Amino acid sequence: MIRSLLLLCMLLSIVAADPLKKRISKKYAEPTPVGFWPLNEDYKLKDVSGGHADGVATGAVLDLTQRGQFCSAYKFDGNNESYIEFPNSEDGTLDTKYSMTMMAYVYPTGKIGPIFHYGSDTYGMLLWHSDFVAGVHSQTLYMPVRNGNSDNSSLISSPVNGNTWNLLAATYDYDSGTESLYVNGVLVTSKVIGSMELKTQFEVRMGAVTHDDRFFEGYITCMQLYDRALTADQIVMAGFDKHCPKCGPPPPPPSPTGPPNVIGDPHMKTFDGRPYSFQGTCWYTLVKDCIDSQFEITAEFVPREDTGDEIKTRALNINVRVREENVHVDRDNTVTVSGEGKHINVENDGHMVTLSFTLKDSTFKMEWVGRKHSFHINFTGSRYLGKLCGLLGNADGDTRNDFQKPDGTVVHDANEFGESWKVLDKTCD
Ligand SMILES: [Ca+2]
Repeated sequence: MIRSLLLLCMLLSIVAADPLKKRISKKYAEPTPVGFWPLNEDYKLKDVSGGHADGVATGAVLDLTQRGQFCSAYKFDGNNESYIEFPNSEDGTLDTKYSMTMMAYVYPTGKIGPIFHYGSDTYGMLLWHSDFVAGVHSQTLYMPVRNGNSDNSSLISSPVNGNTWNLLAATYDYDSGTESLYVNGVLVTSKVIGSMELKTQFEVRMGAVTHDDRFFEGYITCMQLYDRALTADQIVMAGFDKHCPKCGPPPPPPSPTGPPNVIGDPHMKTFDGRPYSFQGTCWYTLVKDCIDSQFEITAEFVPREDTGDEIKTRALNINVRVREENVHVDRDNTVTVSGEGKHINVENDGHMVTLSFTLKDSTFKMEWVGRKHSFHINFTGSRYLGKLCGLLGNADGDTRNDFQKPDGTVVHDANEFGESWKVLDKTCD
């Protein structure tokens, strides 16, 4: 007991002192958007930033066809009757005036046009066909001066690919006077134009504006506006925001004889195949249904006794809960069932315990070899693809978003991710 507590304290102090963790949590705790329109099936035109600038669509419609990583987006027809308006006049929440970031996932299919456009004589962010290379898209940023009569400066990036998703971002930093363009989180061009106030006091249009005959044709989702210039890392992280869930291609069907999710130190592997090492102590959520918590699989990790000063842990107990029913298995493969006993099927051949259960169209199976402290979890069916959470990730086919914390933020650091899935109401020996 004392030894466990000592090791736990050591582990916590190591985590707290980790400079990477500190850097990441500081960087990603902020900033918050001043306007955020997911433009998807879940939120439609709602401004989820709390700024109350809900969009109003004319001609632009919600499209539920899956394209690449997104299952829904708004479709723009490339004419003057297909656009979305975002109100800015009443309380001016979209009037950043100084620094700003505009970003969105954009899937161009044809004509170019405005993505986020303030007023009638100024440009925020445009997609543009290059005049020089037919068919190549680029991203254009015009930086209009608040008190000026003409555009102060424009930036053009190339290329933005057609018929696929591009995460486009344009930033302006008042302090340094720098404007920048990013494609998929990579800085593609920037220019110092000096510090100036921006002409952001007008209403915003997406897709089409009144004074111009260039109209956007394609799909847009996850539009975000900030009153500061985000960094490349912040843009990538904002692109993983929980309000913009990716549905992605379904992962390959899991193989019951595939590699364990955990073995040894423990070296973990998510459903999508991302390997990592995590030295937790106590109970953690391995996988759960993140929609309505119908089931949850948890494991207790304890320090190994044979590793000296180096902290290594291994799984000691597993618990499977389906609705009100719990099945607990320990290192001796002793199975304890509590609750109704009708959801979870138990097979025990002495060497391996297999627990399985079926919910909706999906069957989950967990194989546990207590003596080896190893387990393997897989499932069949599509209902839960992208809707799981915990140490094994969300199973959406994309390894990049697997380190998602309970609050929906995606982090890089395995320790920060792992610790976020600690089961708070369970105590350990
Ligand atoms: Ca994933």
